[in-house]
Amino acid sequence: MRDGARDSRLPPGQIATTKFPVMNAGSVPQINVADWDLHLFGAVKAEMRLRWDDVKSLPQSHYTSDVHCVTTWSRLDNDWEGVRFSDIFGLIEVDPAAKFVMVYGEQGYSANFRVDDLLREGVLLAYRYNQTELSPEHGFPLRLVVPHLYFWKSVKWVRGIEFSSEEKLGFWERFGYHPHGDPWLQERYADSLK
Ligand SMILES: Nc1nc2c(c(=O)[nH]1)N[C@H]1C(S)=C(S)[C@@H](COP(=O)(O)O)O[C@H]1N2
Ligand SMILES: [Mo]
Repeated sequence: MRDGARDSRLPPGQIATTKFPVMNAGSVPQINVADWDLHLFGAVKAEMRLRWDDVKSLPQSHYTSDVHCVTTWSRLDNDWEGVRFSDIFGLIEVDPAAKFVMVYGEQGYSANFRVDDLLREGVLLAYRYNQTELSPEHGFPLRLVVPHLYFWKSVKWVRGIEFSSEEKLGFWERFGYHPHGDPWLQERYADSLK
């Protein structure tokens, strides 16, 4: 599968690069999958912790998409493999009033979403990139990939997914990044909110 057809592959204000810059607020965590889990919690009937083997036993999906970083670089045609967010969502019973999600990475990083945005096609919890295991600096063992939002939303080293009926702000969103972050609408910073 690949991203939908548009006249231009590049959203306004973006410049294509073939590099894959490493961007993170802290250091690169060294993770042993034997000590790792993914916590699903919040407005759910029963919270869950998925171990690494549980994640690997879910259907493996593949999606090619473009990365658009708010700092203006874009990288086209990235091959991601992993588990669809919608497949994870199907494992738990989420309160229908819970329209918002916070995805947490290691070391306190987070990004906020509307549930609908994460249920779109192409949203993966990825463990492979361009036919190889995800590297530590790009988010090993598991990173979120949300192709239709700026890349700060694609949380690396994911450890938690929290459902809630109220919108909360993630790490960069609290510092003034746009709560939604659509690159086609240039939703870069909250001061562009009308
Ligand atoms: N856990 C975590 N995830 C993160 C970040 C971070 O600091 N910590 N930075 C975000 C930002 S701002 C960007 S641009 C992308 C960069 O991903 P990359 O290093 O794979 O290019 O990761 C996002 N995910
Ligand atoms: Mo970023």
